[in-house]
Amino acid sequence: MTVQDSLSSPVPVVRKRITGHVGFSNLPNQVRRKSIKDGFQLTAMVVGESGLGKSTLINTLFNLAICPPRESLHPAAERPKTVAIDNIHADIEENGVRLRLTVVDTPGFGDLVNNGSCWDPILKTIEDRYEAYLTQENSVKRKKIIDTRIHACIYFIQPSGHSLKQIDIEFMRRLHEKVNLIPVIAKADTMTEDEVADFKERIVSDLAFHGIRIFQAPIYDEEDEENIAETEAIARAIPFAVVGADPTKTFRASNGRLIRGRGYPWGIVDVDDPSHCDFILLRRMLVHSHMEALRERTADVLYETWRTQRMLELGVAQDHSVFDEVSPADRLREDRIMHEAKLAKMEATMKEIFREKVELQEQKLKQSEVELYARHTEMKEAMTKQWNQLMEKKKQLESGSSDVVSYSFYWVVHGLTV
Ligand SMILES: Nc1nc2c(ncn2[C@@H]2O[C@H](COP(=O)(O)OP(=O)(O)O)[C@@H](O)[C@H]2O)c(=O)[nH]1
Ligand SMILES: [Mg+2]
Repeated sequence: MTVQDSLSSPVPVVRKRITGHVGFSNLPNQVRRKSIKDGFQLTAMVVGESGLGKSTLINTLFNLAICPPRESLHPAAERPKTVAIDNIHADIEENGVRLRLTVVDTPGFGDLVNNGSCWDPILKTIEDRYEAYLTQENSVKRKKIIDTRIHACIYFIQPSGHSLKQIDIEFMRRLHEKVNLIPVIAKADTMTEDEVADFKERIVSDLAFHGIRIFQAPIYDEEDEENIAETEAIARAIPFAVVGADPTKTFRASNGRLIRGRGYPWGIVDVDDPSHCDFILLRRMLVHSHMEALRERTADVLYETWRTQRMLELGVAQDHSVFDEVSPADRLREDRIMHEAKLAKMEATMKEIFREKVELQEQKLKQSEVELYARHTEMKEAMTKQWNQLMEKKKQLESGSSDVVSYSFYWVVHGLTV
């Protein structure tokens, strides 16, 4: 029997529950011990206009002053010319588990004089990081690969209460297939509960209309009911309405409990209270329950799609015969990825065409509206002119007829006297 035969012929799988102790049920503990030894790593990016509370939220999330407060820009100061990319590293530990956290801040986003392409430096850093990973994967001598890929991008939406702005849509449209997008409504304490609910609804329908795919926490098979309920609650809360608090400032509640929040003359907004805001749900998704899912989607879907496209761009053709000998499953996987990448590209092209058509139609409508208005004004002016002329004529006629009367009166009088 050849290798080929052994791979293609179906192998019967025997499912048995072992009664005696063999030992492999300890595998999860081995993984746990190794993970604790190696530690974990998370790279999160924050994007949004300055002053929306990005640094404050990161500090609140990890309960540490990781991101320093930025000095506010004087109104008269010159606006930044480009979006900067700042990396902030922190090694944090909780109950013996170490986490290497990298926060990628993007000061200047939305603050430029022309925000036309302010997403370019952000897209570039995401792709440069994929490129760096690919280079390490392809190098002859591979030590431990340093992974700087971005696992999550928290996008801050201004709490305007209207709908998404053009810059929000343009940014998310360009990045949703490159990074796990997590949209949040910034400074949710500035809106009422009803306003937040309405705003969320509008954002969700805007995202659906523009075909923007945000990160959705997956529900795995055999998950218990509690986890499923939590994941569903997280999914319902997106986009999270968040409130950030200075981690060095706490308030004491009437029952003596220390509260992290924001103090107002009428009370305190408690960031850790789910009835005040969605901060807890965001933290659950990002850190507590779905950090691994974020990393997995980055590596297996987003990076893999980018990698396939990049390899094709570089002219690397797929040699299926190699995979025939190795594993048909791998070949299928490879084909699927290529097919998905092709579909994604086609979908993006179709969406772009659709968008352009809608824009063109809108422009045409606007143009005909302007023309209609101009015609209306012109007609109105012509009619006013005509009206004035008629009035003038009427006046002349009226005064003319009185002249005729007085003239004949003159001759009657003078004729008689002469
Ligand atoms: N009302 C309100 N203010 C906030 C919130 N988060 C941050 N701030 C304030 O907004 C200002 C800008 O915050 P910062 O985190 O530096 O914003 P960044 O420029 O986006 O990083 C600071 O004065 C914060 O105290 C929030 O959730 N609600
Ligand atoms: Mg900041």
